Amino acid sequence: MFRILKTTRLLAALCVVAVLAGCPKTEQTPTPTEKTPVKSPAKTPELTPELTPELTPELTPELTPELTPELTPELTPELTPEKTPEKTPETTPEKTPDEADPSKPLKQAELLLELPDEYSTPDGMCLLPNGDVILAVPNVNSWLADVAEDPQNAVQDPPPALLKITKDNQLEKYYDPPRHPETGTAFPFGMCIDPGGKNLYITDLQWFSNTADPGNKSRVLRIPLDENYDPAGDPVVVIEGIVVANAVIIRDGYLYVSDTTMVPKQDPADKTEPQISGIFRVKLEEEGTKLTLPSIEDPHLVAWIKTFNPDCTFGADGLTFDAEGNLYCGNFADGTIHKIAVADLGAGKEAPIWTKADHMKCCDGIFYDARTEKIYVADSIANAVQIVDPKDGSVQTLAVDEENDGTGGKLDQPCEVLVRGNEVIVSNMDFPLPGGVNQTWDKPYTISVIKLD
Ligand SMILES: [Ca+2]
Ligand SMILES: [Ca+2]
Ligand SMILES: [Ca+2]
Repeated sequence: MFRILKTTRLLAALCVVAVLAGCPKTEQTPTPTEKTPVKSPAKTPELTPELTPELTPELTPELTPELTPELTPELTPELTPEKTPEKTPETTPEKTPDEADPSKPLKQAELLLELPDEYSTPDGMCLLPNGDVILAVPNVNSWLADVAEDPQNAVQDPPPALLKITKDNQLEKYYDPPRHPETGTAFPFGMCIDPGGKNLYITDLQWFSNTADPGNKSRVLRIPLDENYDPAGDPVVVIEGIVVANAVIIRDGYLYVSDTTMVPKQDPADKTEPQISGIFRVKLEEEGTKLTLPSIEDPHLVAWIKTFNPDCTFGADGLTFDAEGNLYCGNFADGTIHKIAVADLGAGKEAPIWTKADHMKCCDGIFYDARTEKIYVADSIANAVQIVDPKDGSVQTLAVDEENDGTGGKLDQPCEVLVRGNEVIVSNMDFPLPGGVNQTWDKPYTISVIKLD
């Protein structure tokens, strides 16, 4: 989750993490319940003309060249010494799907839509009951570029926003996320809606407001919705006191949120010490919850995980539940998935690795789809979307692209995925990271789609 355009910036970003890890725990400042009036969503029809989803040509199925056996009609009674008998090439038996290479992609990503220039960094998504998708645009690429130039006077220009992608793929402005009263900034990332469709929940990832000394200012907000799922009331703070509030999900009356760097490392220079991160939950009616420090001892802790990647210290990220109610958590920098069984929810124990694969490098957003009974994973580092089978933990690559700028809907560092009907919709954060395929933050800024069978 670092923006790095040059090697020097990469090193600088690593230092940022080091500083983060060692930063003193700041006191939590009481944050009063937000009363920021909600601006009426400005519909911007001019945002829509760029919707020309180009159909990428169908991938021609690989032609397995048929072996044409040499026809030797004449029986040569003697083999002349200079003519060594041609070795008949051995036919390799066709691979059954089970034996096929699981890192070989099943599909190619296509363009769903290009975002206007002022929406440079898309992240979280939420599927509404009517088929619309809400997209969070924290614009951290442009923000960090401004901070690098002039830390004292950086402003969020262009500002963060929530957009709506309608079911027929038109883009509309949806909401201006409220600013944190202390920092004056807003960084919307993960989002979810409650089962009744009455409220939208968004994370405010305040780590970005001051990466050198982020404190515990991140939080989750509830935005009341009207019958058309449009914002219709003042935002309310649900939970605060988080370092990196990333993904949110609701199940059985609880809101769950991941804290991607929950426990800052004792010694940032020690690359052998794992990063500890975790997941918290609050009852939906427990609004205004403030985590106590150290947050690993807070009773709202659901589970915690370790991340060993020495170059990137981001851990607990995407969250999803399977049909039985087991919770899965993506471990960002290690590319592992951790499972918390229903019986262990809220126990506050370590969640061990449930599955991993050599070709899965990162688990950012994850999404369980009930129709296909699979978990879809945004693999930010490999520039891929992976499919994980909850039954056996096997990992199959759905789509992957080499370094590119996103033109035509090629993957450009996926950070979130969701399934709408038979389409996997992919948000491309385009936010270069150590070891990642994606090297450059570049136009176009895109949302991709992968069509399932
Ligand atoms: Ca995420
Ligand atoms: Ca790129
Ligand atoms: Ca791009």
